[in-house]
Amino acid sequence: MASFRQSDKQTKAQFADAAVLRGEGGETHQVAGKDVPVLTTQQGVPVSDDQNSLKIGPRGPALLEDFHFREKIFHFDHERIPERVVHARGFGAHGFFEAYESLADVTSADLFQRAGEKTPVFVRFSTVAGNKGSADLARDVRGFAVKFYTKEGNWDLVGNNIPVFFIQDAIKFPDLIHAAKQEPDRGFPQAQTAHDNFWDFMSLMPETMHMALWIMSDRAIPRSFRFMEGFGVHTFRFVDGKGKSTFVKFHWKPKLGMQSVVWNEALKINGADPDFHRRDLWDAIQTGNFPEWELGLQLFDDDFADSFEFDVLDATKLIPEERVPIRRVGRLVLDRTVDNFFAETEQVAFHTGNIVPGIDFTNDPLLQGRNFSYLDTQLKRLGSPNFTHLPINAPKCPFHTLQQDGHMAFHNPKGRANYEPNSWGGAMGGPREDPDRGFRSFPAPEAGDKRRVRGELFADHYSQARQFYVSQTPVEQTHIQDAFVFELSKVETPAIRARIVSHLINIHPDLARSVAEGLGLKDMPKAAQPARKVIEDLPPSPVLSIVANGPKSFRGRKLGVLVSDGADAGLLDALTAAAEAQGAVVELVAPRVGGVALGDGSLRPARQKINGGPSVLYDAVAVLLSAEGAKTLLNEATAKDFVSDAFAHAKFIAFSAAAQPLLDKAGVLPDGGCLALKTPDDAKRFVALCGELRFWEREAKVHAV
Ligand code: HDD
Repeated sequence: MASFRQSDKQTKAQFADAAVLRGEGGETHQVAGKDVPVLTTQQGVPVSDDQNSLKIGPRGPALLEDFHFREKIFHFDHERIPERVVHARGFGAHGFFEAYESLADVTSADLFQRAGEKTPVFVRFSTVAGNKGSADLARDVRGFAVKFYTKEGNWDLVGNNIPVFFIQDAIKFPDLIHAAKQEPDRGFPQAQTAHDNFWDFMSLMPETMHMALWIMSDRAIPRSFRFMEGFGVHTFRFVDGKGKSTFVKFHWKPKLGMQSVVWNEALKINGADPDFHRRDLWDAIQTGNFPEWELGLQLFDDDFADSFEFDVLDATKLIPEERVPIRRVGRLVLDRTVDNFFAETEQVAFHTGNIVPGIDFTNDPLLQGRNFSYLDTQLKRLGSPNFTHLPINAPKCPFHTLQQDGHMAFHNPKGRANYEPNSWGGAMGGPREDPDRGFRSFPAPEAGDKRRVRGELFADHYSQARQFYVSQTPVEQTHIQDAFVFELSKVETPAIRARIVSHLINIHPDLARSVAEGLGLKDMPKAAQPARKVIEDLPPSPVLSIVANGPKSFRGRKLGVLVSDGADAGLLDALTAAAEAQGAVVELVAPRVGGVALGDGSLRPARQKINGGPSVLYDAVAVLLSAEGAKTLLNEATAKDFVSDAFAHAKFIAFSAAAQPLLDKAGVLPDGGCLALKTPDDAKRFVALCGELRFWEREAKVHAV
C-alpha cells in the first residue's frame, strides 16, 4: 500500500506539472462578469490583443517581430502527428478493473491477488482499416485495447472484438493491412474491405478463411462498443508464485449482452451520425450509465494443449467455450470520459510487450511479431522514446529507470548515478534490480532447427470456419451470405469472386451456393485444394451466436419516438416510464427541434428534428401522432423513411391510431413486431417486447433479393 500511495503522489505531481503547462492557476481577470485566466503566450507573457496581428497602420504590412502571431501559427502548423497505421479511428475512456477473487492459484500478477481490489484502466476501442476521420459503422474488426495501471507496472491487453485473427505469422501483417486499406494507386475505398485488393489477398491466403466468416458476420457491425465482446486472441501464460505456468485466453463479456445492427442500417448510420459509436459511449458515461464487462478466463494446461485438435499457438483458431469453460474473475467498468481527446485517446500507446510479473507470452508467432511492432510504431507516431512520460502512458506505480535525455524528457534521473552498477551506495547510487520481485520470463525449454516453417496443425483452415457458420442462427447465416455477396459485388475481377467461392465450398455447401447465386456466378468453381484434411464435423458452439444469446432486455438501448403537436401525452408518458424502468433511454423526434405541444397542452422539447433523427439511430421506434400531425407528416419524406426503415430493419414499432396513414404510406404491413398503442398498458407491453431487440421473422419478408 505504501508504495501505491507514493505512486499517487507521483501521478499527482505529473498532473500538477501538466496543469501548469495547460496554464491552469495563475492570474485571472474579469470578462463579462466572470473570472477567467489571462491568455498568455507559451512563455507566459500576458496577451493584450488576440484579434489583430501587429501591422504598420490598419492596412499593413505585418511585422516579423510579432512573436505572439509567429508562435501561434508555428504551433498550429505542427499540431498533427501521424495517425496509427492501423486502428487510426478510436475512442477511449477511463475506468477500473475489480477482481472478484484471488487468482493466486494460477498467477502471481498483483492485480489478481485480492478480491475487491480495483486497478485503474484506460480502454481504447477502434476500427482497423479506416483513417482517423472515417465513419464508425464500417464493416470491420473493432479493437478493444485495455491498459491496466497495476501496482507492478502497466499491463496492456491489446485485443479485438473477434477471438481469431486473419493470419498466423506476423510477417504477413503488412501485406494484410496494405490489401485492406485504400488501394495505393487511387487512394480509395475508405474504411472498406469491399474491394479487389482485399479479397484478392484473402482468396490467396486460405488461413484467413475463419476470420473471413467472422468479419462477414454481424460481429463486424456492432450496435455499440458497450454491446460487444472482447478477446485477447492469443494464448498467453499465467505464472504462479512457485513458477508454475498455466495457459490462458482472455475474454471480455459485456454485461448488457451483445447486439449488432443490420448492414443497410450501418450504411445509413454512417451518413446520419458518423460518430455513432463514440457518441454512444460518451452519452452512456456522461449520464452515469457506466458500461461494464466481465473478464473471463479460459485456463488450460499442457495436456489439454497437446490433446486439442488445433495448435493453441495458432491465432486463427479459438478454443470453444464448451471445451474449456470460462471462469469469470472480475469486472471492467468505464466511468470517466477523457478531459482531452488528443492527450489521452490519441497519445495513448499500447504495446503487447507491456506485461507484468505473473503473466507471460507464448510462442504464438503472431504475438511474437506484435511484440516488436508496437514499441516501434509508437516512436514513429509520438516522436520520442519518452512517450512513456506522457501522463496517459506513465505507470501509476513508482518507476525508476536509468534512461535519460531524448526529445521531450519530462524527468531525468536525479543525482550522479545514471549507470549501474556503481559504487555510490544508498539512494545516491540510484535504483537496483530486485531478483525476488522483478519480472522473470517463464523458463520454457526451447530447441529446434532454425527454419521458416509453421506447425503442422496450423494447416486446417476450414474446420473452425465451418463450425462458426453452423453455430449461427438462420438469420445470422443469411447475414453472412448477404455480406459476402455485398463485398464481392464490389470486387471488379470475376476470378477473385470465384476464388473466394472456391474456399466457401470447403466451409459449407449452403454458404457457397447462396453466395454464388447472389453473385450470379454462371458455373460453380471447383473447391479449393485444402492443405490438410478438413475435420468436417466439429460440433456447433452455441455461444458463438449473437442472436441466440441476446440479453432479452431493453436495458441500455434507445427508443426513438416520432411525435407531433397534439399527440397523446398519457401514452408518451407511459412509454417513457416503461422504457426508463427498463434502463432504456427515450428520445423525441419531432417536426421542429423546439419540440411539440401535446394534446394536454404540455410542451416537450425534441432531441432531433425529423430530417436529422432517422430511425437508424434507435433500437426501436414509436410513432405518436395526432390526426393533424399525421396529415402534415404524410408529405414529409423523412417521416416516411423513419417508419419504412424501422420496418425494413426488423425493429419493433409502436403506433397511435392516428399514425396509421403514415404507416400505410411507408408500406408497413403490421405484424407481430408492430403494436397499436391505445392504453398505458400497451406501452408497457411494447417495451417488454423490445427486450427481444429485433423482430427477425420479418426480415425474410422484406428482402426479396
Ligand atoms: Fe495490432 C494497433 C489489436 C495484430 C501491429 N492492434 C492495434 C490496436 C489494437 C490491435 C486494438 C489499437 C491500439 C490502440 O487503440 O491504440 N493487432 C491487434 C490484434 C492482433 C493484432 C488483436 C492479432 C491478434 N498488430 C497485429 C500484428 C501487428 C500489429 C500482427 C504487426 C506485426 N497494431 C500494430 C501496430 C499498431 C497496432 C502497427 C498501430 C498503432 C499502434 O500499434 O499503436 O503496431
